[in-house]
Amino acid sequence: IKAKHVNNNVLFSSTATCGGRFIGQTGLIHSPGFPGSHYPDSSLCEWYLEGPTGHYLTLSYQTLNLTTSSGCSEDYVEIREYNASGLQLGRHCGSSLPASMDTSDSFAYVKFVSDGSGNAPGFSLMFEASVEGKL
Ligand SMILES: [Ca+2]
Repeated sequence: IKAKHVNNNVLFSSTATCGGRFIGQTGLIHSPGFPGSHYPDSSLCEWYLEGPTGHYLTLSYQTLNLTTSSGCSEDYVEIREYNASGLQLGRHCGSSLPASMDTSDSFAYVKFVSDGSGNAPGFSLMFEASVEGKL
């Protein structure tokens, strides 16, 4: 999808694809349009990350540049273990880069939500599976 962001009034198709299932040793996910354009309004993306059995995942932001809101109630990235009802590891917005997070098992769930107005460049997040003992 090559939607070019022009201003906050642009309407994006609700069929725009984002999220998905990522299986592997390592991978990179990002908000829709990143890095060429700002993320669209009213996004809802869900990623399911899965490393090899017996591994844990380290999730680290390469870029975080969302609008800032109190309690990250407007545009945010939410990271959980396993799935949408797993333990929440973080909920992030704004542009200060959070520390990396480790999961306790080989699954993680990432959700990106943007509200109806005001947007920013977005985020990219790397995940990496490993079996080394946690330090
Ligand atoms: Ca917004």
